[in-house]
Amino acid sequence: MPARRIAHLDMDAFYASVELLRYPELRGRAVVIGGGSAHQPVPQPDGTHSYSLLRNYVGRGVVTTSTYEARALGVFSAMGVMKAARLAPDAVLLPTDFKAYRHYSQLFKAAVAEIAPEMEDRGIDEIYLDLSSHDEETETLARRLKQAVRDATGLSCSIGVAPNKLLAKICSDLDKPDGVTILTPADIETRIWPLHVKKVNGIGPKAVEKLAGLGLHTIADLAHVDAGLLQAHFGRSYALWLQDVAQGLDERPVVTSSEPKSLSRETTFERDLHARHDRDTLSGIFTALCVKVAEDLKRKGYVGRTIGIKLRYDDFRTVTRDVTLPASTDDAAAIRRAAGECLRRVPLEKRLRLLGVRVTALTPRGAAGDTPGPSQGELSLA
Ligand code: TTP
Ligand code: MG
Ligand code: MG
Repeated sequence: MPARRIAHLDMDAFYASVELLRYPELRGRAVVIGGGSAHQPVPQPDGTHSYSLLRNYVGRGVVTTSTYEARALGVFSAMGVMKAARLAPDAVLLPTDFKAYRHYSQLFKAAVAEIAPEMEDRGIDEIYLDLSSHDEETETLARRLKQAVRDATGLSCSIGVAPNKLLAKICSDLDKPDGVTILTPADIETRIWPLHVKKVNGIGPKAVEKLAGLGLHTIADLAHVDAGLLQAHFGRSYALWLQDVAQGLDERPVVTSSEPKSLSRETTFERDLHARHDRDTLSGIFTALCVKVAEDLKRKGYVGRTIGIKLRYDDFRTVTRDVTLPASTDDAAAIRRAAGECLRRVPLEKRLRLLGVRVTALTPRGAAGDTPGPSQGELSLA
């Protein structure tokens, strides 16, 4: 597989930086975002504003973010505002204004998409980009992206470029704010291994604690630990993933927002049906749903690997089951077989009011990794 060039772009102190566009006189000060409307700055006759200070705060609010000046005093996202007030009593407190943040989010993403349309939206202030098809040298391209964001919004961001999403995400954080970090596989041992495991997206506080209990703190520790020990404590799939992480391996594609994540069809019955008494009716509906999903996949040009079902009982309780196939498919018979397998794993004593079939883990048909399934198949009932 040819090496990919994946970027992760993350805005710097995003909510706070948007507020500073509005109140430029606060630049250079410790500012915390997290107040309610009572903390709205009050305009003064001389054109300046009177601001709420953290020292006067009483309440249960939480810091959404803070300027880098406030971070230097120990004030970070998710901290209680009253605790922040003890650390930084003179910091300015501003109310959150999601509408403004959403507006700037759209602006920066649109500016980036003009240059690099293969973009995956990862939330209000970050995106992944697949830059593999660009000819431009990486550093030049990254700087051009940063300039486009600045021109469109007046805001700075940090970019990491690496062979995959895992490493790109780590890298965008290594030189914040206003940074560009480019990483090649040869840099993994020197630049990634020394980092704490918590820097990895997907190793949450619980896993961090458990790893610490095993004496594992850095990514290098993960790289050197016995695979059996990880499996014993974390289960097979997470352990295997941790080992991939330590080697800097990650093959997840950049999923552009125009691509669907799943396709599904479901139907609510006119009267509640019973799995045994209404077996033929149910089978017919079930098969028809699979045929429709397969048609949707073919029409949109996707194949999917994970086939799931959704059942709702007459008491409105909903259950889902899914199964992942060895290869992606858009074949109605294969989907019907897999969905039938799922159906056998749910209790069927109660009457049903809804049945649904969903295909997830979609990839564009013909993309690397999908093996074309049979185009025609027999629709036999499970
Ligand atoms: P982040 O990108 O995590 O943080 P940031 O942009 O403020 O700072 P950095 O320069 O380190 O990237 O989050 C983006 C926005 O999401 C942030 O500005 C506020 C909001 N947010 C919360 O509301 N609560 C949280 O706990 C976090 C982490 C972020
Ligand atoms: Mg950010
Ligand atoms: Mg972010």
